[in-house]
Amino acid sequence: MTDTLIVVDVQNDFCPGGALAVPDGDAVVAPINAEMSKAQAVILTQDWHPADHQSFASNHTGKTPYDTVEMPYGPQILWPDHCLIGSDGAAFHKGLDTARADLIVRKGFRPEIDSYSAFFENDRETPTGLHGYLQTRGLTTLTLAGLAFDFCVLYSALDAAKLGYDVTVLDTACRAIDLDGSEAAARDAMREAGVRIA
Ligand code: VGL
Ligand code: ZN
Repeated sequence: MTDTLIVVDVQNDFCPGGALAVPDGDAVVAPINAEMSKAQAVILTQDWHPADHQSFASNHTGKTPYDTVEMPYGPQILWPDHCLIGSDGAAFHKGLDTARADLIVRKGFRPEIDSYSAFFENDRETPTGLHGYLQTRGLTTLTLAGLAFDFCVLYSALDAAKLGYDVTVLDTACRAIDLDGSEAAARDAMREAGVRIA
């Protein structure tokens, strides 16, 4: 039994036609909506970047998307501009049943630091507040679904497992970007961390 469904970044920019489209990304919408009816709590995350965000290749002279740079917190992949605060690309896919959500967690709004995980930013220490919310409500069993399997879903699942939650990733309700084998690597890392892949 899952008590909490965490829906990761089901936003226009990660769907076909979007700025950082995940192949077949919109296919997660129907299974996620179906899963919502089984959950006690539904939480959505929303990637939410200012125009000067340091994860954008456009903010690094001479760099192109998918290059890697060293940030104070470690290596950071550079992305095409995506999920700009307030833009249509940052909006949830229109088919997603957002009315069911108890909470929307926005992340990646600090220009100097990217945020894949729903729990911590990429420095691994700046919290989003989600852990406190779940603790306060007594929610301990999490099911994760959404985009992208090998980035934001992966890091959210690893952090959740590390924080002691019972974590299941709903494979059929996720899609991957798959940069250089990142999908298979994500699967291995999750299994190793004790995350169930269903
Ligand atoms: C994501 C790359 C950059 C994701 C967000 O949602 O997986 N990936 N920003
Ligand atoms: Zn992003």
